[in-house]
Amino acid sequence: MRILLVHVGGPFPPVEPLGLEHIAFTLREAGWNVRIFDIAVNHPWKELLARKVSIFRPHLTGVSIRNADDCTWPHCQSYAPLARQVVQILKKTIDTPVVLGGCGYSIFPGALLRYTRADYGVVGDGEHLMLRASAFLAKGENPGLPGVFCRKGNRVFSLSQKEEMRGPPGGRIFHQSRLYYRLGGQGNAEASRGCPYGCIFCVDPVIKGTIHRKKPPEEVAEELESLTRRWIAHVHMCDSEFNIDPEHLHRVLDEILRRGIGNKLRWYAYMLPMMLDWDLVRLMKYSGCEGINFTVSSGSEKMLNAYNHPFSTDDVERTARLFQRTGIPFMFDMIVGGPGETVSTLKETIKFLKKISPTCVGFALGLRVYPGTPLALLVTERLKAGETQGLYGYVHNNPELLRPLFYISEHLKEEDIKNALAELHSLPYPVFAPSLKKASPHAYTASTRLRKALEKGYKGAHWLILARN
Ligand code: B12
Ligand code: SF4
Repeated sequence: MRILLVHVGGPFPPVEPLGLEHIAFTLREAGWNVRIFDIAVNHPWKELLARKVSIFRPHLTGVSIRNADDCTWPHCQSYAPLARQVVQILKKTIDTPVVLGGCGYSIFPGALLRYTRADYGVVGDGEHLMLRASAFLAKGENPGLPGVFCRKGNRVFSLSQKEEMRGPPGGRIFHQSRLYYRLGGQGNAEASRGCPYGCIFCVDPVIKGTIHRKKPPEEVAEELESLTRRWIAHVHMCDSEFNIDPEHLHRVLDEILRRGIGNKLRWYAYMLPMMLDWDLVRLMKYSGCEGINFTVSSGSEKMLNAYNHPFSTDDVERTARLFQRTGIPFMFDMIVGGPGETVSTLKETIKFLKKISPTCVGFALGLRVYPGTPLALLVTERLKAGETQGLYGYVHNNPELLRPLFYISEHLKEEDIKNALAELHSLPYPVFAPSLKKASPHAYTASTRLRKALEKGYKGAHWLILARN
């Protein structure tokens, strides 16, 4: 069976389609003939995709929707129209089944199937479901499996919403890894999947499951070594949070050191500002850690509780001091405007940031409301009661939330936000915050500065490249 896998990218810079590389590995192991096409690195992609399809004549195409949108208010760029164009080209060129999958797809399984007019969709981990679905489709049968959505006209069916995600990340191929390294300045890998926490706005537990599934440390280090053999020296670890299980993290880092690849590798990750001690942070440093992006959200204890974060401001401060001692750069990911945010909680945050002095901070304005999260429940209740205060974007006629809907605390006036942003920009280190103008770039990564730095050959985490340039 010939299977084409298409990646619908997101904003600049392009990232290596890690999800598709895992799926390609599984399908090739089963003997299928697999090709990958990424619309982010093929120009003009429409013509090249149509040509690829005409020559390869796939029996089945998998389309990976990594980003449903850029998750940024007020820019709010949706990638659903791009995914729909991809499906249209596939259907026009060769009318064989199209299966959707990916992080972005898994958030909106029914809505995106209907919108793109694809035939099937896989929620969550795609490796085994795509393999099983392709075996059904090869026999001309419907893949009626838990976790697989099927579309008939405007109706979407599934045996159950999703299959319990239990497996750790497995093998992958390395599809044009050098090209992504050149364009985006980093490679990628995963050591685990899933997150057991339930922060009110976060969609990771919905799309990756709540069971933390760990890849054996030897396999993680082997994958990283494979990247270094390809001369890829800067790698973003793609776990929801890399330190959900500090014991596992310890074993992964030990293995990196045992193989002697710590000096060939610079790695970055998202982490929780908790459960880290001096030994572990030192080990991170020796194993090549060059920067951590901490989920912090706020410097107010009240807001950390409102977000249901599993850490306190004391944890954040303790963690920051450890990093300052070792000299590992670190960024804080913050939010302006969660439920209950007031001018006074914003002041607390600014005071906290002045005291801690991270390498840099990034701010999101408000929260994208994702189905399946506690925030979506809160918002739905409010909408039922006819309350729309604090809601921005597509507030009405948007039951599946596919069109971007944002929440910004109803206690904040536009003037309060402007004042807070002005004060944030006066902090004595780089601050990445959105512009209130809709036409401005969606995020700091879209900046011309980053583009130029990458063209000059800078490598590593995008926030760190920007902080240093
Ligand atoms: C690490 C990360 C980053 C890193 C990536 C570094 C790198 N070099 O790879 C950085 C910081 C650069 C980044 C940037 C962005 N990110 Co990001 N990122 C992540 C994170 C944590 C991991 C992504 C990943 O690689 N996962 C591992 C791979 C293996 O999983 P996967 O891609 O989901 O693939 C699996 C399944 O989805 C499925 N699957 C995938 N494709 C297909 C196809 C088919 C046919 C099938 C059947 C199945 C299938 O099977 C795969 C294997 O199991 C996710 C959240 C998460 N926990 O996944 C957010 C996440 C994907 N990012 C998100 C966003 C919004 C962005 C940005 C748009 C932010 C911005 N405004 O700039 C950019 C987009 C970048 C781009 N060009 O695409 C959102 C997307 C939400 C949405 N609205 O769609 C997420 C979900 C975070 C969140 N909770 O909001 N990101
Ligand atoms: S913010 Fe982090 S800790 Fe909280 S649910 Fe999301 S991934 Fe898990």
